[in-house]
Amino acid sequence: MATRKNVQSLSAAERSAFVQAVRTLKANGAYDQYILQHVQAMARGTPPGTPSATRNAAHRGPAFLPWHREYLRRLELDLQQVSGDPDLGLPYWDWAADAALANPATAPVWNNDFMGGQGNPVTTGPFAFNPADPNGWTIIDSQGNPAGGLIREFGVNVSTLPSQANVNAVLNVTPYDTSPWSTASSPSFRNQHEGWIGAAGPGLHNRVHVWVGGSMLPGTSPNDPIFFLHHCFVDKIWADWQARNPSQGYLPVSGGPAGHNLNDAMFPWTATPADVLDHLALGYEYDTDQPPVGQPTMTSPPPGSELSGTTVPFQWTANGSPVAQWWFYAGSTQGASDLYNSGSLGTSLSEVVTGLPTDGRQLFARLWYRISGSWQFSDFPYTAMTSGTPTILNPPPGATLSGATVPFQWTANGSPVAQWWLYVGSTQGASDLYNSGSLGTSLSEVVTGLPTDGRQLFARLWYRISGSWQFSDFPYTAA
Ligand SMILES: [Cu+2]
Repeated sequence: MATRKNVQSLSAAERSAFVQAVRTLKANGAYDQYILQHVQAMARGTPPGTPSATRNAAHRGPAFLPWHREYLRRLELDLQQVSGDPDLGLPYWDWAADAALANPATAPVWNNDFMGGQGNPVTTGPFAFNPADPNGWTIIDSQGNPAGGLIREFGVNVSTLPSQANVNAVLNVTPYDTSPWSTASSPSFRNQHEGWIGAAGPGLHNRVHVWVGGSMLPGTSPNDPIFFLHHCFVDKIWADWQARNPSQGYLPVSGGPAGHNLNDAMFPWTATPADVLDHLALGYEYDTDQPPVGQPTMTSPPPGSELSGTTVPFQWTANGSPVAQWWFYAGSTQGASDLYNSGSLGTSLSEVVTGLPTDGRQLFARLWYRISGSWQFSDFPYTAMTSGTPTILNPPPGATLSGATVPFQWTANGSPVAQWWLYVGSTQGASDLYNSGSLGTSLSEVVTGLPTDGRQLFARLWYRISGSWQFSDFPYTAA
């Protein structure tokens, strides 16, 4: 995976490796073929037979962005090959950042160890013109003939580079493109990004070509290596727009001008716009790409599990989503809040949920989360704890008692018993022989004054769960 970095984050070694790879491609002739490919695509009206100045294979139409994405990726693969570095990535020139400088002409991208400066011809840096040097950088005309040195005239034709505000504005433009799929399309992310609308004079992509001036103006503009750094940033803005507008696909899917529909081959290749929509799938990433944002989810208890009691701490995660507020329901049916309603939880990522049933029922947690002002939710199924009925452990039910004073012990068997009470009676449910009074949460009681005449008697164990009294009866034989 190649990482495309901001030119300002490159190390000196990375700057040198990139420049060297470009110069190697120039020396072996491949670089000039890229220039001619751009010239030819620009001269090819689409649909065929229409003026190229209205719309061509690579500009003034929807395929502008995918065409240049394919074009840059091909050059990047060639640079990887000649450099021997399969992870070499095209750097991008963030000209919006340079627009804020007092003098963008002296930005680091134009340093002598990278792109060199301006001039007619350029005489500094690795792409300087020197007729005496057989390795000096020369440019070609649209026929492929030598045409002297590179020319750059910063700020002559327009005084400013596009600003960050211009970039921010285009990132919010939808749809991707619209009829008539040309320089007249509006609103259109593609058309505004290409630079035909949304600005006084040339905007965004176009404006950068015009600001650099000289060799960056005609169809042979890839003569200047800054072309690729510029278009790398144009491509990054498209990738950022795609990430920000996941519901906005490429348009037109069909019915638009030939060469610009989603599944049309882009001249001179077989690649279609559909083939290049996912830049990660093409094998490169931008240094600012964010990991995919997941849906908020319950982390504990694990969804589908059996709960451990009536009081259960729940925990969740936003998975990277920008959640502004949480709310928690527990219900006997999906989406209900009959068992628990947390109220607003603010940005807390946990809640101790109380009063849950222990009857083994199916229940549901609904995690509500507010993102960008709108409430969404996810449901998670659980099984309530299955608790047994409280029971007397000692003496074992049915036993003959040992005397007039007998210690009794019992267990809640997992039930959420809040209070106990014990009767002993000569008949089932009676308390004529013993009435403990409230035992609180004690799990034992020493019963005194029992008869020793061998009669049948009954212990009734009362227990209060969720405010209601229940009981179980246990028979014994008196000593
Ligand atoms: Cu172009």
